[in-house]
Amino acid sequence: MARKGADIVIETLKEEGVEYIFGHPGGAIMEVYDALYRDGSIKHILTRHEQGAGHMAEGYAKATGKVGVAMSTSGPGATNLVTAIADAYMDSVPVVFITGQVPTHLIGNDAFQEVDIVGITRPITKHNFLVKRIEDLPMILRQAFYIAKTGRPGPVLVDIPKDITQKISDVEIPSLEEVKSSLPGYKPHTEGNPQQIKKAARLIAEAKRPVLYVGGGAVQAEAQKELVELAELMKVPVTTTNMGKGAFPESHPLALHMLGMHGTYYANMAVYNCDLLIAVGARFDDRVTGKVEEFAPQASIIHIDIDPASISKNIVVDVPIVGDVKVVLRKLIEEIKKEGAKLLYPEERQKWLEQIEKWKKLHPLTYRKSDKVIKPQYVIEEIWKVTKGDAIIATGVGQHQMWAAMFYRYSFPRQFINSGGLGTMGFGLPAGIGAKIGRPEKEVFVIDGDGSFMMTMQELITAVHYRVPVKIAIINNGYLGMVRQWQELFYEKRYAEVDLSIQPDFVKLAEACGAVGFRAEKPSEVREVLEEAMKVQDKPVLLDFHVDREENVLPMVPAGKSYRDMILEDGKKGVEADTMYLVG
Ligand SMILES: Cc1ncc(C[n+]2csc(CCOP(=O)(O)OP(=O)(O)O)c2C)c(N)n1
Repeated sequence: MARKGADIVIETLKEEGVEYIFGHPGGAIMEVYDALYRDGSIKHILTRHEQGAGHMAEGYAKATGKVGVAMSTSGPGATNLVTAIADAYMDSVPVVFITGQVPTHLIGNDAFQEVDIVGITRPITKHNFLVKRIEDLPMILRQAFYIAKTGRPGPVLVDIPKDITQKISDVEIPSLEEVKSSLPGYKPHTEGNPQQIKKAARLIAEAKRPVLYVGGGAVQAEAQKELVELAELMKVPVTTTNMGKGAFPESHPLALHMLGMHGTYYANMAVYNCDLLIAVGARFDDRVTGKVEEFAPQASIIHIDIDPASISKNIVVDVPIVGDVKVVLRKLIEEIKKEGAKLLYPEERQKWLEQIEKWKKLHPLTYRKSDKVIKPQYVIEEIWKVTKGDAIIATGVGQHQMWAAMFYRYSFPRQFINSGGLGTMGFGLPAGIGAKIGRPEKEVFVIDGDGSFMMTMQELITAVHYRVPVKIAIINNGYLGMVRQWQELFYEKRYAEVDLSIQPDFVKLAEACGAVGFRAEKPSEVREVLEEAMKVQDKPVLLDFHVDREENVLPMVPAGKSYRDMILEDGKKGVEADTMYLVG
């Protein structure tokens, strides 16, 4: 049937099962908005800024596992998406970004609102397309979805010139089989090499002091059942990265919680002293490894990952296994069971677990409590309690993000939504709104910093507009807290340009937008306002927690340093040598 390019866009999105588009219109994309309006079956969320649209699509994708869609016009609309595109790229989030472009004949003419968005986003997309012929439009869009969600997921951009959306064609929507065969060079490996899996099974049985190091790939693959089974079967303690949170239940006795720069003492000690590190869907990010030469210095390394390019990229590994994390773990467990699931050194393994218990007791995750001033960690603990540990948490970037990672306990994949790779302030509120739209049955808390909130706070109106009842807890320290912390610790307290004490009255701001606002200034008020907030279910609620201004996130491994240089929460600098070599 002959129809406009814009109608083909909507038809293809419907074929892909798209329920929501997050976006902001403009001249070059107007035909598509008109087609969206005429069709009426896909819901559109009009964000107040395109960056918000991008992060909402990310939050939606991270919370649901489905592909998110964000749309903008050409030029400034497209460049406003760039931060979200880079963010999605760093965290492997499947999002299709659709941008309008000036008409084909004006491309390269410095036309009004023209920008080479395909050129700009080449290094930050898994793939990107400029549609040059209307006949290619449905195939390109379907390829975009297929590429975004398969293999290592990621953002794909489709740039569509205005004349293409206006032209008429009877081109058909290709089938999935046609899409696959149109991409002969793109065949993600999911199965894992059987020889390597065998080797890994043997190493796990032989190891005396193994650790599982689990990243975002395990969340994407939803491999929690397999991870728990493997850990319990072979008695392996499990640490997760920031992105891996929820892949392994944090209440499990084998959980070591997060590792790395703001990791727990016991996770970092375990990694430092282990003789086998089993990396699962993790990429050896520098926030995890610190000084590379001193990362897991005694360990053999197994690396399971869907992306062959991430293997031996930062750390050379001994047993690489390219495949889908869930599929490979299943096969690994079968292999281990085939061999009778026996540990070669059961006593050593027992001693290892006891050693870890000692480390947990020696330096648990803790903070100095107060009944005078609100401690940020206390707010997070209380949020955990009022939500019974079952909320989805989205955060901005900074100290509050790390406290949210440390003091809320995560039990299921897709529960902790934050900007792990790019570290994008302003991510929290729009991502939380996207998550709540995708998972309306879940309580969604945005735990934000005052600085991060102010970067995308206009999206509060979007949440009011669509009656999205997110809860927003601002951990308000009147500072760009994380930068202030580094200045305190590494720049002799020279607090250069981090004071945010001049700020809007956030409660009034919430009210001005039509949301509900509460403030807490004393520890005794924290629980009270949280309980009030939980009663509101038809609009967003903003909670302004005035916290201890100079609280620090500890433990901390200074950037580029070894785990031995970890600063602990009791103020001790470094770790005494005698606790370092207790085993081995
Ligand atoms: C867009 C962006 N700009 C700058 C930074 C650098 N940065 C990292 S943390 C931080 C401070 C964050 O302050 P706030 O959101 O108030 O959170 P807090 O650390 O106080 O909890 C800054 C400026 C960043 N991560 N992202």
